[in-house]
Amino acid sequence: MKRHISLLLAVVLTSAVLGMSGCTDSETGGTSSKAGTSSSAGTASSGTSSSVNISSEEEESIYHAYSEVDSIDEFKTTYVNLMEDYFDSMNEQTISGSYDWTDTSEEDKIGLGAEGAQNMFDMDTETKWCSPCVDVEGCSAIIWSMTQAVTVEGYSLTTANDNEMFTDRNPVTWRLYGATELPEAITKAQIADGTVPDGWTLIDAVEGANLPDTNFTEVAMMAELPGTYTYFMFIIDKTENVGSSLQLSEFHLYGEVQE
Ligand SMILES: [Ca+2]
Repeated sequence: MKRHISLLLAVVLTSAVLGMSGCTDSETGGTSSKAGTSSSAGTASSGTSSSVNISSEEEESIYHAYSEVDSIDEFKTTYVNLMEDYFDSMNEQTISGSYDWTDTSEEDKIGLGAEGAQNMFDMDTETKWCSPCVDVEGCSAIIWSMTQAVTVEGYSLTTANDNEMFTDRNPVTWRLYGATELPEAITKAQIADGTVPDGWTLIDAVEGANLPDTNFTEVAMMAELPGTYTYFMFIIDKTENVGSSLQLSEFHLYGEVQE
C-alpha cells in the first residue's frame, strides 16, 4: 500500500517562467567564512507533533513546521555525524533535478554535471548540489546507502557558496525516508503526488522552512520519527522560488551506530 499525503504544492507557472536562474551563473561567490552554526530560530514544533502520524489517514498532512535545534554545537556533541564514516554510495535510482547526476564527463564538470547531488555527501561545503528544478513537481529524490544500519535522530542542511547572492535557492518543503532493504525505484510522478514505493518509512517532513540566505550555514533539525535504516531518500517538494534553482552544499545525518 502506498502512502498518500496531502501535498500542497503551490506551483505558480508565472514564477516558474520569471524566476528561472541556472546554477552555472553562481561561481562568483564563495568568499564568506564558513559559519557552521545555526541561528536558534526554533519556535515551532519540537519533536512530538502528531501531524506526522500518517498511519492510515490519507488526507492527513505528514508535514510539520521547520524548527532548528537550539544549539548545533550541543547537537554535534550528542550525536555522531553518520555521513562522515558510514556513507556508502549514491544509488542509481536518484533523481536529481533535470539532469543525470551520474554524468561526470569532463565537459560537464564545468557545468551542472559537476554540481550533482553527490556533492552533498563529500564533507566539503565548497562543493554543492545545484539543481535546476524547473520541473519542480517530481524534481528530486536523492537516494543513497550507508555501509551499515544507522539510527537517525536528526539531520542537517548546509547552504552553499553563494546563497547571499542568489536568495531563492533554499529548499522550503522536503521529506526524509529510510529503508532497511532498497525499495523499487521511485518515479517523478510519485514524487509529484506525494507517494513513495513500499518499503520507505518516513523519518521527517518539513513544510514552509525559511532557511537563512547566508553562505555555508548549517542548520540542523531533530527527526520527528527517528529510526534505524541502511537506505535513505531525501525528497525536495518545494523550493523558495518555484522554477528557479535549488542548492545545498551538504546534507548530514546525525544519530547513533548499531555496532
Ligand atoms: Ca559538498
